This record gives sequence, C-alpha cells and structure tokens, in this order.
Amino acid sequence: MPAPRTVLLTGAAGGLGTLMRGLLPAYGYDLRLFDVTPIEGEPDAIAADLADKEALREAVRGVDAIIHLAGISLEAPFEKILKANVEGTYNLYEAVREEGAEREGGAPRIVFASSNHAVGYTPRPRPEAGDPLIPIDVPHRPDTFYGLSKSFGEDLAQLYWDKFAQETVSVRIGSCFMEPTSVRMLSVWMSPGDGARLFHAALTAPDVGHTVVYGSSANTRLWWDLSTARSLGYAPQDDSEQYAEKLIAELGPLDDANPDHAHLGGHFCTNPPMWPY
Ligand code: NAI
Ligand code: 15L
Repeated sequence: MPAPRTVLLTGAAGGLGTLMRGLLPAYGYDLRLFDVTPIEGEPDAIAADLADKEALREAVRGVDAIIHLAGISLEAPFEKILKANVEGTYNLYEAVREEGAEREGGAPRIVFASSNHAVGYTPRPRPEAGDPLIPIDVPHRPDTFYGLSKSFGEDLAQLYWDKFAQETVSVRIGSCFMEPTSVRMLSVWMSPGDGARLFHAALTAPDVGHTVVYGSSANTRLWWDLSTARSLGYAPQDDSEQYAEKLIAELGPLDDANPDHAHLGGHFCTNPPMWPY
C-alpha cells in the first residue's frame, strides 16, 4: 500500500480534530477538513452534516485515507446518537464504498474513532493487585447510548471488511486531551502527541483488515493491553504519571467503594455526562 497523503479528517472542528489539525501535517499529510461546524481560518473546510450523502461523496473523492472523528462525543438522547453516530457513520462507509468501486486500488482506509465506552462496563482492573490488563477481545459492554454507537461503528467496520474488503482501524480512544484531569484518566489518557503517533501508525501499517486497538499513552497505571496498537507500529512516548501526585492530592485515590470507579467507563456507567440539548 502506498503511504497515504491526502487524508479526510471528519470532526475537524472538535477538540480532537483541532489537536490533530495541528499535529498530523508534520507527518506529511494534506488534510481535507469536514465538520458541520465551520472552522475559523479554514475557508476550504467542508461545512456539512454526516446526513448529507452528496457532500460525503464529494468529501471522500480522491482521498487516500479517512480519519472519522465526527459525531456526538458524549451521552445524548438516543435519537440524536442514532442520527449522527449510527446513520452518520453508515453514510460515510457507504460513500467510501461507492467511491472506492469507481477507482483503481479500491477504497481508502478508514481510521474510526471508537471509544473506551464501547466496553465501558468492563470491570476496572487493579494491575497493582495482579489483575491482568484488559485484552482487546473483551465483549462489547457499552455504558451509554453513546458507547452503543461506538460498538455499532466497530461492528459496521467488521461487516464492511468481511463483505467488501474495506480496511478500518478502530481506535478505542481513552481520553485524549492536553492533560489528564481525573484520577481515572491517569490510566486511560492519550497525549495529543501519542494520538498523532497512533493515527499515523493506523494510516500506514500494512494489511490491517479490520483491527481494533486501544488508544492511550504508555501510562504507568494503564488498564488495557496496548499490544495490538503496538503491532501497527505505534510506539507511545508519553506517560500520565507526571500528573499523578497532583491529581491524587486534589481528588483522592480511586476508591473500591465508589461506583464511579468500578468500571472502565467511569462515571459514564453511573452518571453519564450529557451533550447539551
Ligand atoms: P468533539 O465533540 O469536540 O468533536 C466532534 C465534532 O464532530 C464536532 O466538531 C462536531 O461539530 C462534529 N459533528 C457532530 N455531529 C456531526 C454531524 N452530524 N456531521 C458532521 N459533523 C458533526 O469530540 P472530540 O473530543 O473531538 O472527539 C472526536 C471523536 O473521537 C468523537 O467521535 C468521539 O466520540 C471520539 N472520542 C474522543 C475521545 C476524546 O478523549 N477526545 C475519547 C474517545 C472517543
Ligand atoms: C469519550 O469517549 C469522550 O468522547 C471524551 O469526551 C471523554 O469523555 C472520554 O471518552 C473518556 O472516557 O474520558
């Protein structure tokens, strides 16, 4: 597979999209930006909804790969999740399949922003007590309608691989922000730099079929197995441990008696943060 150059970035106006707009060009990518929200200073960005099939067809035309970040990124009413995350992701896969059928070399690879919340009800491991890290092949245990839409996205990717040989890397992202802001995040944090490293590995690794990986830095308090991500060539360079002392002093350690701390998905399992609606 030749190295991808032109990459469609959906969700480019969002938090992660903004971070990746800053970091991915250094890897040699020309980003084509897509988001329902216009992006200041980016007159060429495509301002369209994932419901707009024509706009999606045009957006994927001629690109070498797609990083699909667009969608609702927290819990929301089912109907809204259905529209943006379920139908929207299906619309993207259909646009890619239809475009791919008409071009030499087949359809471009998709890197799908899945989430730890697809498996959010997996019990939190205690590696310090000898618990094994969470493997990548745990069953889907979504903790919200949001997490359910990410389980759907992973299954859609598997269907499109089995039926149409459409390649996808589904990245079950932990928490990708400038810094971790909770004690849970010490285990699931992905630094923006490692996020870019992982997306680059997912875009360039040969023959991925449909591969599911966890997305985080090499945190000292890691809860999951990063070996599938590493098998793509991902070499994380960051560790949240530098933030541990301050966060634990402020917020206290994880507490076995606190239901918010019982599962991988944290408070999404008990009191999910809602999208403003
Ligand atoms: P965000 O909410 O900041 O950005 C999402 C973007 O998608 C927004 O710019 C929004 O305008 C756009 N969008 C929403 N619905 C759309 C639609 N129907 N059509 C076109 N654009 C639409 O979210 P963030 O944090 O940047 O996350 C990006 C992706 O990564 C999301 O899919 C999220 O679920 C996933 N993710 C993010 C994590 C993180 O730590 N930031 C963790 C796990 C998953
Ligand atoms: C996600 O899936 C969300 O999109 C992000 O905003 C964070 O809440 C993250 O998970 C997390 O689990 O910290």
